[in-house]
Amino acid sequence: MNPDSATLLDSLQGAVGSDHVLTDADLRASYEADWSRRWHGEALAVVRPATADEVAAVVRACAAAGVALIPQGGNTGLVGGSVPRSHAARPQVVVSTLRLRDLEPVDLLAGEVTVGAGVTLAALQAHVRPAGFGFGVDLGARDSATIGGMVATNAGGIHVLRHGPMRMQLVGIEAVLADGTIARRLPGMLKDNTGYHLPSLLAGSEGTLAIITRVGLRLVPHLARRAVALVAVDDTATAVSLAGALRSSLPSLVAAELFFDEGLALVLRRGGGERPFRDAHPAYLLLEVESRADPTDDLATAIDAAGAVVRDAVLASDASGRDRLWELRENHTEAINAEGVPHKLDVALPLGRLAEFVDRVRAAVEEAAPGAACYLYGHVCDGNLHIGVIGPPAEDEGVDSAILRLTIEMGGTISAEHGVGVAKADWLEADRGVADVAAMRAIKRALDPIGILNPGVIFRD
Ligand code: FAD
Ligand code: S2G
Ligand code: ZN
Repeated sequence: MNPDSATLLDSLQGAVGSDHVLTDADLRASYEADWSRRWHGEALAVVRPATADEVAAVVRACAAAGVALIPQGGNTGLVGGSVPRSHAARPQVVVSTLRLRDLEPVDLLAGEVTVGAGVTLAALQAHVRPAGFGFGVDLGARDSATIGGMVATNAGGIHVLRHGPMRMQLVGIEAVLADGTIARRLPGMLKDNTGYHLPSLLAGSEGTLAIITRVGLRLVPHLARRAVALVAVDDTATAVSLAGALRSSLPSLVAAELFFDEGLALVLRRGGGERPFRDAHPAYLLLEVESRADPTDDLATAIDAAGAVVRDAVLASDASGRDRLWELRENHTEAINAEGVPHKLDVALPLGRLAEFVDRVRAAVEEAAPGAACYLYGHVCDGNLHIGVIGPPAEDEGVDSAILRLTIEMGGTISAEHGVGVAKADWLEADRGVADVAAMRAIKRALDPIGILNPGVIFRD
């Protein structure tokens, strides 16, 4: 190890204690490959600070050594932003936030709470539930995804149609900047017009502007009664119009998810379970309602009122029945991952073009990668589709390019909720345009002048 690295490691051990500076390859391994196994790289070390001051000391040591910092929470990100780069221009240190796990008492008056960046979504949900609160963002990776990572990616999830994405849940933030200073506005207030809103700026910044250490969050009332329906329909257009009508007619609607029969067949093949209907149908809409009183009848009435566009439907209000229906949707990710290393896209289209996009993207995938398996699923009211393609080798970007090119051509976004990461940095300008990217780069240069915060993420190095 060169003397500079040895000096840096001494400083890091001084900052967080030697138990929390991992240099052994086996100990580093789980921090160096992402959840999809498509992105991986080597770190000089993994450090695990327990406080904002320790994070600040780590940042100062790395800044002095010109070493890159890779912030990492639950490592469930899907665009390569949470793991070391494979061909990095400079040594990299992974900063794991998992020890930043404070859970402050719930502010019952304001319906808010402040938590450490390393708190998982599931731990937050459990923490606020006894006080009668829920949290507006929910997603399948809830047991591992951290609040800091969810802010950094402006995570969306299954309840955006009712509560919006992570950015809309923020009231305050504490974060360590690239020079090791700590910016803090906590617990924060919902109305706070005192200059630039740091929480909003850091939401979606993917570790490139600061390392988030603590977050002030707004909560939502916990509505204990739920019901879930799976509705079989002819096609995407029907699903989009039905979900749109229900969002207006059913105030208790909190989730509307779209998937197709090839995805359902894969989930059943990979995970077992019964087909929900006697027949196979082209497309499925999963709907969830929640309320203080049992909302099952409201949901049933709304589906009946939809008439003949509903080919078949099944409802569940008991927990196990609801979970079984949700598994048909939420198991898509794992089932596709079990088929091989997937090409994962996460796009959103204007709702009026979603049906056309579904038809055209299937053709585009077949043309770019003949015979590849293509699975579409997502959050229909947000126009957000996840596309999993199995077939082309991980390094063959042809199918990714075909999908992103079509998305931009049809007025969509190349990243709806997972972020740009390293996966789509080459596409940023094609999507956002020269002026937007120049403005974003100016912010990046201002906050990270020597470029040590997650280099290669969002912007190609
Ligand atoms: P990581 O993966 O550790 O990091 C993600 C990014 O944030 C990286 O760029 C990292 O550098 C940065 N980062 C992490 N922590 C910090 C911090 N404290 N400060 C600054 N930067 C930080 N995403 C959705 O939006 N909606 C979904 O429905 C959804 N479902 C998923 C289902 C599954 C099964 C899986 C595996 C993933 C899913 N995701 C979804 C993606 C992922 O869970 C989210 O992107 C989540 O926000 C990542 O959180 P994390 O703590 O794992 O972050
Ligand atoms: C979802 C999860 C990751 C993926 O299931 O909503 O955000 O692309 C996705 O499978
Ligand atoms: Zn999603």
